[in-house]
Amino acid sequence: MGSCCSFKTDLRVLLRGLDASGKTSILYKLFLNEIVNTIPTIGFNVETFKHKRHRVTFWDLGGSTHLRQLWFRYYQNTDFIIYVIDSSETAQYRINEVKEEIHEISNNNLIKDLPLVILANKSDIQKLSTEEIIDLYNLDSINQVCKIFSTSIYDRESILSVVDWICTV
Ligand SMILES: Nc1nc2c(ncn2[C@@H]2O[C@H](COP(=O)(O)OP(=O)(O)O)[C@@H](O)[C@H]2O)c(=O)[nH]1
Ligand SMILES: [Mg+2]
Repeated sequence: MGSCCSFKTDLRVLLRGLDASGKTSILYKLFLNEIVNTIPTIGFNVETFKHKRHRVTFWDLGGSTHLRQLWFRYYQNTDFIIYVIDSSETAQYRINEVKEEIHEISNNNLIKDLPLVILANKSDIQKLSTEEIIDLYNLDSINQVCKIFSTSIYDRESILSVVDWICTV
């Protein structure tokens, strides 16, 4: 899979993750270089970011129950899944919920072959090592190509390095 996308200049990326993990904030830190005041995403946000030779379109889908049923429609033609984790919560009550979602992605026939990018976000609050993230979410058991980044909306470079990776895979 190593070079599956490098010939494509138009890339489509789906942002997933529990509510309040930081999806919308990451998107607008990337686009506007601003910390935006977010409200829970009702529909979706979509933005296209130009990076080097690429145009990367990010789909930030809201997570309400009725929208979840429509997610499969957005899977088609997607090149990457980014899963955003609030790493400040990892020692707390949502670890299992996150684990379930990640493993559901890796078992979903429509997206299980796409590269999965895990963002351990809010690293300004709590920074986890790659090994800790793999352990917490049992990522070793996933067959999907999986790349892990620590991100924070207070460090735009951390978000840009994700885009950079996506454009070079
Ligand atoms: N400290 C910190 N707060 C963040 C970070 N990313 C998002 N947040 C905050 O987390 C909350 C939820 O963010 P939002 O983007 O709405 O999450 P979404 O539901 O996944 O779209 C907001 O108050 C953000 O300001 C981060 O990297 N660090
Ligand atoms: Mg949102």
